[in-house]
Amino acid sequence: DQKYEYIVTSTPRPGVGQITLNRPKALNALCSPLMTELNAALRAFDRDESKSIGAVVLTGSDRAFAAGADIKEMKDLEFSSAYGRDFIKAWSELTEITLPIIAAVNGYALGGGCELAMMADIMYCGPKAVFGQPEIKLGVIPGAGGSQRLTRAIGKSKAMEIILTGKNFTAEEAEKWGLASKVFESPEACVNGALDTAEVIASYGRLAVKAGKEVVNQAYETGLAEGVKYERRIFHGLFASKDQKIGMTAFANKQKPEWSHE
Ligand code: CO8
Repeated sequence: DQKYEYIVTSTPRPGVGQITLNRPKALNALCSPLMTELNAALRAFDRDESKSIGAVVLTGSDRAFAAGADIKEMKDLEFSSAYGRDFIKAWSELTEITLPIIAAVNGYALGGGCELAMMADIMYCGPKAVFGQPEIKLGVIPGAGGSQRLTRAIGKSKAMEIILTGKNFTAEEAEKWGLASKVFESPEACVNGALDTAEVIASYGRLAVKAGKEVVNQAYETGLAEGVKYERRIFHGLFASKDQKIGMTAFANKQKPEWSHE
């Protein structure tokens, strides 16, 4: 796909789409055109009629996942246009994608870069990943969900420390605190690990995977009783899918299921 300037897209494994942020001169700083391309590429994978893609890996370079929003682009922004055009809102499009997204983070994931990684469904990182919300040093605060997602992931005291001091944190800390699920021994191992997991997810029925993502996300939006009821309703609905019959019949017959994605 050569239609993009700031990203590279590929399908490196069966059922797996990969998006690589590719703006090396600015450490993948997330300028508006890059975000427009990222959203377009994610939508293209998500809406593929053939349902050929079942999971997406989002990564950057060894040096930087993304060093944040583009400070040079942002520096002269005024309140009227920031508020008037709801600056940064378009970033949330990523959270409307129904395919699972795995972030493979190597190098800098700062500010908007950290926020982008936190919007993914699963986060893996390499040994030299550097996370942080340094916005306070620029006279602002996180603007793409950082204060909310970081707090939910690692708790109030640590989130306050990071957001109010602007200090970075390491791959080991991200894993220990539950922000990332795994640290790999090298950047390549991190990307490969993400592709492996994406391939496993993509080997299942698309509807069940979509439902699984939806119900986990619901845990962030509702109380426990409501959430459990929500899960049960979605679970009930899956008995109307062909894949439920295919999966359970295959188990009973000791066969491998051939998913219809319907
Ligand atoms: N924006 C624009 N350009 C950047 C950015 C960025 N965020 N980060 C790096 N670059 C550019 C540098 O300006 C430099 O360009 P040039 O070669 O033209 O001078 C090039 O990338 C290479 O960077 P460095 O020379 O600085 O590389 P170093 O290895 O010395 O340092 C660092 C790497 C530590 C990552 C350093 O570049 C840095 O501190 N970057 C900024 C990190 C940062 O503050 N990020 C947060 C930005 S704010 C944000 O993301 C807010 C999110 C949404 C909020 C909305 C608010 C309204």
